[in-house]
Amino acid sequence: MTQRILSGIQPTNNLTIGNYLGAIKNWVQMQDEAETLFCIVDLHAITVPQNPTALHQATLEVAAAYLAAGIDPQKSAIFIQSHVKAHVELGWLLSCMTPMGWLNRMTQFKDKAGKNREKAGLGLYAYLALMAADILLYQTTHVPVGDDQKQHVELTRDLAQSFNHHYNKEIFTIPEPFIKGEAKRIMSLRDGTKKMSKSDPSDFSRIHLTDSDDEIAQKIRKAKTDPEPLPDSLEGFENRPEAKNLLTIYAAFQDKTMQDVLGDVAGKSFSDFKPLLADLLISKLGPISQKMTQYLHEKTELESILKAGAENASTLAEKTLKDVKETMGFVAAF
Ligand code: AQP
Repeated sequence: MTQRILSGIQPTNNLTIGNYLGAIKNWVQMQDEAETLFCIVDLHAITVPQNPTALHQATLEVAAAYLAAGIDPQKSAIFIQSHVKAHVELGWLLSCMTPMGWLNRMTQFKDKAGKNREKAGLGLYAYLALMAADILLYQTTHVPVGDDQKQHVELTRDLAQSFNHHYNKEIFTIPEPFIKGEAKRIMSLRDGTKKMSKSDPSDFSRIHLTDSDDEIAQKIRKAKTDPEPLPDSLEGFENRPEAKNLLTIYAAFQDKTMQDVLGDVAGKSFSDFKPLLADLLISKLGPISQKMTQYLHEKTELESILKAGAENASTLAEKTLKDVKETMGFVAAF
């Protein structure tokens, strides 16, 4: 069976190099190995409060970033989640079948709701039913995930299996989680134990794909490090999360292993290494940022790609939704 891959990013802010190295860069390769669908998950973004203007802008920026980074609309469907209405509809159907006990075990709700759990929206609690719908609508066979999201794909599998079993029909393909290549988790530039995140309150914790050369250089200059020089082996990074993170970024942008790049930079102090890293980032992000600006400036092309992507995705999604509703006993519209 051909592999079909679906993934998406929330338009919660401008994308970071964490989103790029951990997701988009890998997606670009996957396009040649499988059928691929990549969406901008705006319906997930609103599980926490969003400013409408910022949400609108970020949605288009994420789409522009996909294209600028090499997602090819000839190979992949690129679309905005809310443009394919079947997501919301299947999300509701699945939420009616999702035991609350399963949702209670999910760590992300606890993390995002924080201490204010009573005030968190129902969508934040139930978003996993929507995520399951995203995946199952397309009969997705493989979902690229980071370690933190394995739990979510497990729940999607459980839901799909329980649906198929309950109705005694193979309606949903059971998706597999997979981590492609060396799992790259990029950490905050301010705290090497925390994930780099586009909604972290500190702008200095991350590098955006659209940061100017000066901003990149400044953020790298200010990135937290330690007084030791770079070690000559990976063992030397023990208890040095910030040092390790900067080297991870340096290696990932060159498609090399950490061990390989250590051959070039071992023994260097951070005052020598940081300019090298900044130059590398500027050279790699510059072209992406420029292309993003072009797509956002002249929106006709972007809009027509997103329209075609949504049409292709809808065709697949509507077929699954129809099967699901028939199976559940809904009367089709007259
Ligand atoms: N620091 C990271 N390192 C590696 N991969 C990362 N991803 C995000 N941050 C890193 C990957 O990017 C995709 C984006 O997922 P998302 O936007 O749906 O949510 P997220 O994982 O919560 O991303 P952020 O940037 O941290 O967003 P906010 O701040 O809004 O929560 C996923 O594939 C993720 O693995």
